[in-house]
Amino acid sequence: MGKDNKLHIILLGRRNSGKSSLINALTGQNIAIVSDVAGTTTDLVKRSYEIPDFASVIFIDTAGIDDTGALGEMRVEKTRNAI
Ligand SMILES: Nc1nc2c(ncn2[C@@H]2O[C@H](COP(=O)(O)OP(=O)(O)O)[C@@H](O)[C@H]2O)c(=O)[nH]1
Ligand SMILES: [Mg+2]
Repeated sequence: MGKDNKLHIILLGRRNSGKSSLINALTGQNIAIVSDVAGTTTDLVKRSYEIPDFASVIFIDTAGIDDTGALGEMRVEKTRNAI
């Protein structure tokens, strides 16, 4: 199966809801920056991940869907495009 046919798992939620922490915990890698500052994740973070005994999937970490301001709206737009 080609890369684009892989299952994509996209993490959606408000800022500071723990999306980046979850992707780091699931993959056991420090892929996405985690902090208590809302709006830490800006660009999409995409990572291939092999779920043991299941399949190779692609995780996509996103900025909060509640991000505000001019830059925030651009981030939300990027998230919508990813969906
Ligand atoms: N108490 C608690 N804090 C968490 C949990 N998951 C994440 N956090 C904290 O919540 C804050 C935001 O986490 P982050 O993963 O950056 O959220 P994101 O903005 O949705 O990516 C960080 O300070 C994390 O350490 C959790 O399950 N429990
Ligand atoms: Mg984040």
